[in-house]
Amino acid sequence: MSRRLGLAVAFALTASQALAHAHLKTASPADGATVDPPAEIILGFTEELEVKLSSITVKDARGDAVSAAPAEAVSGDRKALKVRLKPVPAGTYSVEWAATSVDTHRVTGQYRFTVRP
Ligand SMILES: [Cu+2]
Repeated sequence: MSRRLGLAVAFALTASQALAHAHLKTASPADGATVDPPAEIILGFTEELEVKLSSITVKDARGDAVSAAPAEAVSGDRKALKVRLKPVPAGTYSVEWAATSVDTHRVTGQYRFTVRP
């Protein structure tokens, strides 16, 4: 490999690693969904997570948290995080998440879903 090509490859690898943050890939309930009262929220990300440095906060329309426990790992899937909920009435809920991937980069986001009566 020429020296110039080697440098280009090294740069490309560095750039792709810098982009390897944990972005939200799947969500249950999904963004904007209307669902029966869910027992838990499960979020899937594009990268493996540091669970202890990641979180999910679920709030009702008044801003009160409805999570029953801190977010925890999903067994067998290092790219997923879940949180159990208290029994929730009909209404709109917000999910705020913070995901720290194993490269220690932190990404945050939020979305809403609706629980039908
Ligand atoms: Cu990253």
